[in-house]
Amino acid sequence: MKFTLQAQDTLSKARAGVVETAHGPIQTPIFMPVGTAGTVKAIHQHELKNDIEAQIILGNTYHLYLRPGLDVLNKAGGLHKFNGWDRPILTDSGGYQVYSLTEVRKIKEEGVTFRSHIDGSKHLFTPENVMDTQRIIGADIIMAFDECTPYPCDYGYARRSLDMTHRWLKRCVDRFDSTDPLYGYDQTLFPIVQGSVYKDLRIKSAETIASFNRDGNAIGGLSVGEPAEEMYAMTEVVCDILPQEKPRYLMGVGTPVNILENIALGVDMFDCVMPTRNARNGMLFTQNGIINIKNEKWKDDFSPIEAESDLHTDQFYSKAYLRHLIKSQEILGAQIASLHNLHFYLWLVNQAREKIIDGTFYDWKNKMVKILDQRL
Ligand code: PRF
Repeated sequence: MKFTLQAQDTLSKARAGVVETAHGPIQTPIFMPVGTAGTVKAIHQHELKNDIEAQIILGNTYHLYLRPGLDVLNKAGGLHKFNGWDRPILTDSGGYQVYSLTEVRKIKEEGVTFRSHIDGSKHLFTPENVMDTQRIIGADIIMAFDECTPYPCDYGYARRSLDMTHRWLKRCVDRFDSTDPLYGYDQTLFPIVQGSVYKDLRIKSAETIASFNRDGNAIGGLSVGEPAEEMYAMTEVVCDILPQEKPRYLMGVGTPVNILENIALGVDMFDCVMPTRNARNGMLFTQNGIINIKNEKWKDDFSPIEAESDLHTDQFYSKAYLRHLIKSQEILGAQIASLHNLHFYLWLVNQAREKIIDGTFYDWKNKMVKILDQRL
């Protein structure tokens, strides 16, 4: 995997670049739609590719391992073959999903034991078997196995957890480097910075992660309930240490404003369930702010979903019709709203990229953050 920096903003730390993978290029800054179970919920592959031009999607080790399972994925020849997506895929390692989805779990030095949220069966994830699983899924970018600390988290726990995450990283790297890809194309491993909201732990973690000298680096443990200002403070500290010439991926972030602020701090890659999950509840992100389409005020508003948008679906359907679909819990409502929100997120990062390249990012970003949080 190769990363080339193409432009750097002079008034902020924002960058534009391109990541080259075995399944094609990713132009950064980028947003990666979340495809937890091998599908970006309610979205067809041809819509992802042709209507909103997604460049990379995310999959989850935890979900794919439980269902359909490694045997099926291996027989399919990996996730790209299984779901028909021929552009890059990144998989999260499962640690985070185990913490957020399972009630019964035990974190030990060896790894994490948990019960499946599907059938209650018992499983063990270790740094080693999570590398093997992501090899089988066939992701282009594989994430290290980490512990994402909750918020709030006392200093002692955060420090002990961080030390374990670093020991796990060494085990991930050893396993990854001693195994080969299964399907004839290169895969790469990104380590993850942790350290909760403690500056000294974040510094130590960023230095440790940088010393592994991988193709890219990730920042985890943020957007877990802390105030946005604390998140930005941690991102800033970490981005100042992580190498310039490698892509930086901020995991699970966030709102459109969070994304713009973190781009300004030097982050290149993002993912979040927000555009798709909130779409299914009727929350639409637009260039002018946030719409709750269930609101009575849209009942007989027959204007396009978003007049400024170049997405066919946004012009074809009206707000009143989408409101009706979402209120009636019609499947098409989830499809239209999800496509709309993902298109908006991809438009936003693409605009950021263009503004970084033409040197107008900083003022544009400051203007946009005032608008995007408004409720329409
Ligand atoms: N670690 C991993 N995945 C994640 C996170 C993390 O800390 C987060 C935190 N926002 C989202 N997804 N492995």
